[in-house]
Amino acid sequence: MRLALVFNPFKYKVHEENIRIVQKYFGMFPPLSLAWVAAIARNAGHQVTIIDARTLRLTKKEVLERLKEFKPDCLGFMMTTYMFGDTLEWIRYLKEELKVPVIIGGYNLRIYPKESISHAEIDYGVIEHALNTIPQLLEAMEGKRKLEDVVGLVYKDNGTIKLNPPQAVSFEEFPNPARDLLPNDLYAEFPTERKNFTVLVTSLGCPYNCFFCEAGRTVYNPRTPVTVVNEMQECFEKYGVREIDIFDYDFTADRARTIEICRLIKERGLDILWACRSRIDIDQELLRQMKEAGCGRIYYGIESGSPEILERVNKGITLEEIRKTIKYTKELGMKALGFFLVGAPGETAKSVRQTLSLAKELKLDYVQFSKCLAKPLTPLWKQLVGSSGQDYWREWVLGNEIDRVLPRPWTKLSSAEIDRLAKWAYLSYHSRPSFLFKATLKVRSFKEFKRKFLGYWEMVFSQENHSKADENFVAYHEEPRRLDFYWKIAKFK
Ligand code: B12
Ligand code: SF4
Repeated sequence: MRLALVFNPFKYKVHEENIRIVQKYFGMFPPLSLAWVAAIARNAGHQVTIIDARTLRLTKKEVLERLKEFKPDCLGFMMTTYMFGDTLEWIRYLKEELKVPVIIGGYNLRIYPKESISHAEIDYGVIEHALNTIPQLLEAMEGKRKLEDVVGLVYKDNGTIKLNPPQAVSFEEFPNPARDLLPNDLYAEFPTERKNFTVLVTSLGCPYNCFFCEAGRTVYNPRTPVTVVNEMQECFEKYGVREIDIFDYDFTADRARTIEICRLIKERGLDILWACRSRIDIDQELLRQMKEAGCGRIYYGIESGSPEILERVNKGITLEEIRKTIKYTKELGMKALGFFLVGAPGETAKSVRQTLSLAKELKLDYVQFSKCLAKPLTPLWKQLVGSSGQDYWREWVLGNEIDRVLPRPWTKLSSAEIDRLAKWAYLSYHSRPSFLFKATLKVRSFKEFKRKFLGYWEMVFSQENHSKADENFVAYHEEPRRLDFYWKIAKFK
């Protein structure tokens, strides 16, 4: 079978947890989910291409032209809950022209499998991982297997939607993502210092249970240190990667695994600058080993400067731990970045001020103030759906809801106030002369300077008072497009 996977661009939404300039400058990342699917399908003997239309800034028409050249037997798309409508719009256009079966997958399928494929243009949905499902489904599409024998599939059978439950898989068994199908030198994130840049996912799930997070209490499913470092080495040697952001929910969840990964990186002499996400309750010795192995940035989930709110969101950390870990991180010469919430349960204007003053006191290199949202599968969402009897996200996926500001009954602050406070927090944090001076000194290239300067400029001068939908939204992008070159490479794989 010839499978074409398309990663579509997406617009800014009012219901998003991030404000628009953060979404815009966040970066250009490889569509990793599709690269895993591509590697799995290829290992099963199929021909696959990935079109990263977002990064290459391709229009629907341009993608269609390239697809006509590739002549796919089926199309595949990754769907998140929040950008469901954007992807559906792309599916509608391409399906109408190409008339081949459409397969969708992605996190949203775990939440709303039947609703997701209720749309006429979608034929199949992979509920969880592609590891077993995709080879079996492609076999079924070739007539070599029955659809009812494909694990983890949701499909249509004479007008009814049927669901075959998924089976647990070991992440260790996954092949490395097919990065050879991606424009690796076009990716970058806001704080990137080196090229080429890529993203790694080395473990799935998180054993903790924060009130606002969908990853809480999901099975921790790590890849072994050797597999992780083999993938890093492949990135270094085959794709010229010199900087990696590890997107695991909590990269340091298993201390011994992290230490072994660090040891292997050092043993192999891999000169890669890497970043990761970690809980704040990490010890000094582990931080030291990470620094020695090339870790340059750590993104910490700090969430709030108010001890009461930390308690209410079940974060399980204290202000003392926060101060201690940030101090160690900086002393070791690593950049410390902090994720914060605005509008958490029990939030008041006073607690937002406490959060901002903690962020300033910690002198973090980068901060993200997200508007607390009842995201599907979070305890916050379960509580809201339980009490209101309504599930906005389900209706959104079904196409019955519009993008709108969502209620936050867990705080007395209105959604408009939360929006305003989040913007004010960014502006206030970044406009301190000491921060601007230090940030400028730390810049290592013209591109980095340009990216940061433009981000700051927009934050100060073109930030709207209330977040608005943005039909013309274009995510920030460093390089001019070089699609023909990449298309030629992708086509002949
Ligand atoms: C890397 C990443 C990105 C990258 C690349 C996109 C991607 N997913 O490849 C970037 C930064 C671009 C991105 C963007 C966004 N992301 Co993101 N992303 C991730 C992240 C951290 C890792 C993805 C990954 O590789 N996982 C490991 C692989 C093995 O698992 P997987 O992604 O689930 O993929 C498997 C299956 O789902 C399935 N599958 C997935 N897609 C497809 C497609 C087909 C055709 C098939 C057959 C199967 C299939 O097979 C895969 C292999 O087994 C996940 C969190 C996580 N840890 O998974 C969030 C995550 C997927 N992202 C999320 C969100 C919210 C977003 C954004 C909306 C953020 C934003 N506001 O901009 C956008 C939306 C993008 C879009 N087009 O809709 C949410 C989705 C939640 C939801 N309810 O849908 C997640 C779960 C994070 C979270 N906990 O909130 N993301
Ligand atoms: S916020 Fe972090 S620690 Fe808490 S459940 Fe989510 S991933 Fe785990």
